[in-house]
Amino acid sequence: MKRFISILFMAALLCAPMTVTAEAAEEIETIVTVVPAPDQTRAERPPCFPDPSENFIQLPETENVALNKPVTSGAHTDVYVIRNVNDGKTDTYWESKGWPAEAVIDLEGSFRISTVAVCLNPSSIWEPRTQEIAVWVSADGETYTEIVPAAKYDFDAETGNRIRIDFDPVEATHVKVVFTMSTASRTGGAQAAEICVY
Ligand SMILES: [Ca+2]
Repeated sequence: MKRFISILFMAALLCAPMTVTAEAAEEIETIVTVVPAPDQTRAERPPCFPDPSENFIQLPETENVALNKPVTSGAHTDVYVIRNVNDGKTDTYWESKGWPAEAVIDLEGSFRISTVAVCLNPSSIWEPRTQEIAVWVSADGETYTEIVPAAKYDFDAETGNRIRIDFDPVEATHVKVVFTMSTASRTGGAQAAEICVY
């Protein structure tokens, strides 16, 4: 019996600290420090971090008359349909299946145009490459005239992964951009995230 009481006493001693600890935990006041997020509208780039887009090839500030207009092409690769080429997003792109590759844009009206820009995703994960491109225009959607012969253009993330092709102003209802070569290693066709017409 004496031994049994001793065991009970020991058990009580062992349990006692746990009870005290639990009660103490309930009494600890929770202190929450609220740190407000910085006002993003006032965020500015420190002078030591220059704007990377300063080196980008600048595009005309006039309206891009190709944006969201009907566009057609030959076969495309995988899911990279021609509709991606003028949806206004550089994170969607068209990839042709083979060569030559033509993107024909119906401007839905006659416009006096003087620049075609071809853009890739500006991210540097897009390897630098050279694409050979020619520009044709039409005033009726049937007869096309080559206004800029095929020439090689360098795409590099350092300059925004974009190029612009300038020419004498011309009236056009349709623009056909013809790709005939690319040095990119991971594609079997032309690639363009956006084709813009100004
Ligand atoms: Ca796009």
